[in-house]
Amino acid sequence: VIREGRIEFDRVTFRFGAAEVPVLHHISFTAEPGKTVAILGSTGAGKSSLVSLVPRLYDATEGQVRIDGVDVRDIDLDHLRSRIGLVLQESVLFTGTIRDNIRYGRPDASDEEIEQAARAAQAHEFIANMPEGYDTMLGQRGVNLSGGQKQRIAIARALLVRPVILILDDSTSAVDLGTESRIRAALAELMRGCTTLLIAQRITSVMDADHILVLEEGKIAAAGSHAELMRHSDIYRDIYRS
Ligand code: DCP
Repeated sequence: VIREGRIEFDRVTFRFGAAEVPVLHHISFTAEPGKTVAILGSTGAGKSSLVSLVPRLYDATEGQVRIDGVDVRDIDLDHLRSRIGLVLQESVLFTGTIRDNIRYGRPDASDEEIEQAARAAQAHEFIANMPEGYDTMLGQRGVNLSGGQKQRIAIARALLVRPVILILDDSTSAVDLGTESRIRAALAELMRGCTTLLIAQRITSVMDADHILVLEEGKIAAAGSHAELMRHSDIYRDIYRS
């Protein structure tokens, strides 16, 4: 079972189906419990593919992904996914009420707990302003939320579960500045105590990470803390200056 949330990638190679060129090539790194590893790279570099191997949305073609020393393929899938919080750009909401969407990982959560999580995620206000509040339907026949609103629902969902591992896409969608800073505060609260894999396109969002991986065409082009990379990595300095 997952306790501490140490994540290890051990020479992981990943291909989509029978594709010749791997999306990820010989990736090795460790995320220590409670620490944040940021994955920086341009579009198509393989960031989403890399993090998707942790909750087993896909499986590595070669090599091993381990959590607390155990190959993820040997961990019960429900247990694995119940310990991982996902807050991604395209947050996965389903057809159902807002309430159901927030309590997805914790079906037993009370209305009070749901509202508390929504408040912490800066989502309560817009939910309360909808005609049916928490009972508003999302999805095909229901209301469409903006990207920023979906993200906050996903944050509320993750806050309710209190996962050991957090997978976070830092790129905040178009929201006003005040909302953005409140979302950042909610994310910081969510990250406390979690091992976090942070997908990032901008250097400003990775500078505080414990460890940074610069991904280029599926390979780790540079790795280290911000200070280390500034000292030793031309690639990182180039990204920093651009
Ligand atoms: N890819 C694929 N089939 C999929 C998803 C991706 O063949 N179902 C390919 C397209 C890219 C490569 O995998 O060449 C890496 O894609 P990622 O989404 O992992 O890359 P990023 O997350 O880095 O890109 P972005 O920042 O645009 O999300």
